[in-house]
Amino acid sequence: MPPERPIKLYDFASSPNCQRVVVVLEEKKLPYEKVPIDLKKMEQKKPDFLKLNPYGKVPVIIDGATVLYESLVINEYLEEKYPETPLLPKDAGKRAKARILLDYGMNHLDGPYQKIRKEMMKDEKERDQQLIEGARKELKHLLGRLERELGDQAYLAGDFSLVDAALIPRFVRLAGMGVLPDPSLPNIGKWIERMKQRPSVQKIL
Ligand SMILES: N[C@@H](CCC(=O)N[C@@H](CS)C(=O)NCC(=O)O)C(=O)O
Repeated sequence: MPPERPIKLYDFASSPNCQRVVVVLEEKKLPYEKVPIDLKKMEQKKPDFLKLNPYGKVPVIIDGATVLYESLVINEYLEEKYPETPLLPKDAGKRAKARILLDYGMNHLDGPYQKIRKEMMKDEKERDQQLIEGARKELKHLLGRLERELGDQAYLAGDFSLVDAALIPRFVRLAGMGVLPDPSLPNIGKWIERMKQRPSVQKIL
């Protein structure tokens, strides 16, 4: 059953954490409305917002009486509450494997990803190019695992799933970070192009 009232999504358009929730809301065709939170004006640290999320971060959703934060938790909630368009495999073992991939993509890649991101935020002449190059290499090495997992599958867990939704916001940024495309990662390249064809992903591009 769809929600009685549209789900409220407290959102900052260029936030990858918000974008992965948008992809799931769109895939599940759930009614939702965005409440823009301007991070540049620090609206996320205002007392009213901190009542919704004590961490002072977006995304937050309000679904009826339920207030939630943390993008991955929100997506798991949407999957449990609105299972009509399932975004995890039916089989418990496959579901667990999908979550391992999701954890890998989010947490194991995080170190080098954040290193590059922080450097890229600096003026070009202040960037530590050696550090960036090292992090790029490390990231490409770590991506090899996802390249092999993808193999000739269309999506990371077989069918389109929460894993793809969680990872795509970061992966579209890897192009701007000089990590992708890479000739050693052709399956990831094709996966990104396939993802970009999905209307849900087009919403965040
Ligand atoms: N682990 C959180 C991270 C949320 C997060 O870091 N959001 C960023 C936007 S991408 C934010 O609100 N930053 C503002 C701040 O930290 O003040 C999630 O997955 O939702």
